[in-house]
Amino acid sequence: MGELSSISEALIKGDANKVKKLAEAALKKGVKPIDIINKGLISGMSVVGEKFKKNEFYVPEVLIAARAMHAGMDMVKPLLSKSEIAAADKVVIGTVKGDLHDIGKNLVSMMLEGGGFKVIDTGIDVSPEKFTQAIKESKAPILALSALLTTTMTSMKDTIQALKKAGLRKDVKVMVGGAPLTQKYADEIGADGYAPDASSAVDKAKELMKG
Ligand code: B1M
Repeated sequence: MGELSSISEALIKGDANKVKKLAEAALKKGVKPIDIINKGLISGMSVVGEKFKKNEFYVPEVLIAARAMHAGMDMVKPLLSKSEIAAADKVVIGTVKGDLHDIGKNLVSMMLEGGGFKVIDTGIDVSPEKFTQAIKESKAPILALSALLTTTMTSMKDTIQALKKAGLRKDVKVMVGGAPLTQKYADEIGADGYAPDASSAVDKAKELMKG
């Protein structure tokens, strides 16, 4: 459908105003809000993710595209039915205790939203207890932890311990990422997944939801 691919194209170019106008026009034409999200916004964002992976796009382009995605989402979200909203898988995300870096974490959040997840962002310097509380309250099936310092990576292990202690470990898949992280470290601390960048984080979250 022409209007949906135009929305994707405007999003990839980061043209928030155009995305908004096109989404509005599509709604007027009777296109379903969920189709605008899935076939316009999310499909555009997945192209952005691919370009980022291939180094054809850098952080600024992704942030601008994400802003355009939000502009479209803001327009369409209020029109979704309750059942459509509930269908989105939730992810709790945050930067671990002692760590104030949030640029990468925010990028991962935006890409996850672009991938159709409902993201609950707990912010920076998040303690194991706060993560545990957020999982308890939201019942999110995925917890995404970000760390940029070698000194704060260890808080990921503490968070997994805290989930175990609270009896929640079996209910939630834990994924980790951030510049000093490796698959080896993720395995060592008993995380369920590791992703090296924001776009792979979406693939990993989808993979974790499958099994
Ligand atoms: Co800081 N800092 N910093 N810093 N900082 C680094 C990380 C550092 C490598 C710089 C260096 O020394 N070369 C170094 C860490 C060394 C180490 O431990 N290995 C460092 C240090 C030492 C510090 C301080 C201790 C400095 C000081 O005060 N002496 C201090 C610590 C503060 C604290 O956290 N308690 C500090 C402070 C800061 C600022 C506040 C000034 C600022 C942060 C601002 C902010 O985030 N709002 C800052 C910045 C900007 C950096 C650098 C320059 C850039 C980080 C960044 O945003 N990169 C960084 C050096 C560098 O990397 N060149 C550095 C861009 C971002 C898009 O990438 O965050 O890696 P990144 O995210 C990627 C992936 O890692 C991945 O996806 C993202 C997109 O592809 N990813 C995930 C991230 N989280 C993920 C989660 C996932 C999956 C993928 O799943 C859950």
